[in-house]
Amino acid sequence: MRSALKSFVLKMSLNITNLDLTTEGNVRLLPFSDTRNSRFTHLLFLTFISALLYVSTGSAEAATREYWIAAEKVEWNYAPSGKNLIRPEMGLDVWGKALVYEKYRYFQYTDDTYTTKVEQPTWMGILGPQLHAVEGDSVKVHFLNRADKPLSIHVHGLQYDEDNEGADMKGSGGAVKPGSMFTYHWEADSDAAPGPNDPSSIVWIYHSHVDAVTEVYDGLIGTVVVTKKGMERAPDDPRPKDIDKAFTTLFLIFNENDRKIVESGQSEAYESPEEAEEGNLKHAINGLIFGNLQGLEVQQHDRVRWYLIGLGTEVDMHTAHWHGQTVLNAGKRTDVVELLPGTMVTVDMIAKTPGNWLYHCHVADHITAGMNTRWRVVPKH
Ligand SMILES: [Cu+2]
Repeated sequence: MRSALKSFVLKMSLNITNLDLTTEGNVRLLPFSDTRNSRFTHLLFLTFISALLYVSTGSAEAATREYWIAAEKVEWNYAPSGKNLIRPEMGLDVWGKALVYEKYRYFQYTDDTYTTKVEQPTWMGILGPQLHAVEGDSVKVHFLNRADKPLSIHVHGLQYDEDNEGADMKGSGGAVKPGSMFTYHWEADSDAAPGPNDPSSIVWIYHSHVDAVTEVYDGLIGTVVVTKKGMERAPDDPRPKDIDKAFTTLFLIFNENDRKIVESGQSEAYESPEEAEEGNLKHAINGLIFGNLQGLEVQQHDRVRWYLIGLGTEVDMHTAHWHGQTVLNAGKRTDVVELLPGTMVTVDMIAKTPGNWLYHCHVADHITAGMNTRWRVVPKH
């Protein structure tokens, strides 16, 4: 970086030796022969620019964020409590007749030995690891496919070449065979960073894209948060510094029809093919139904950021709704945010009123089917 900085300063010096700062207001280009009188001014100006560059690049040096992620086959329970935690008297209805299914997930490991998993907060549910980058950073993801079919990681928003697209059956990262590895290189450049109407960080999804439809329903979905340059907490902590807490919620109806129900999780048999078809549609937030998504808890007065994701098919028109608090969505005040499949929205709130509040999709059919949970504001004493 030092030598790069030097050459940058050097280039700047070459460019500005012909500038005359003695001109009123505007900078004027001078022919070489006319530079003698203003040499001292140039020297001062150069010193000033060099100092400025040193200070600014010192605090916002671009980094390479490195992650180790494996895809693995798991069993997933859509309601581990076995209960409807929002309306206990109503039970889980047809959606509770089968709860545990064979799924796939992305897991983050601490290093290239892939032995120690990075713990995730409870509220993340089925989501894969959340990756972070600051505008200008590079992201390196070492992907190990520990599952039983070819998989990939396709990221939205960040820059990549065809090898690193992780999709479309092309390039070396398009389909990573079971037992194989591939390292994805992405750039979180200014086109991946928050725009003029965005808050200080925004969310992007990544997902497997060999057979994208199947693999999203498999559970192979995670997020990348890109923070605006200068808004990161520290050089080694790329999360935004102007918030206290952040949550990410995925609104997706997992279609489990034609998928393997794990025998041990089956409580009752479906009574008809129609009932089975509905019961296998899990109207989930982060892969959990009827209040089984836990841990969305903040302190009163916390500045809270919500990264919202919509995925799925034509029935997946979701409207995320908070009780107890409004949010700012691109400068507009609301308490309902609409999500269509493949959309990503970042909204902010300051949690004002203590309570154990509903957080749910506002689509009537989805409320009935369990797309709801609670978020809690703990009073500050
Ligand atoms: Cu919905």
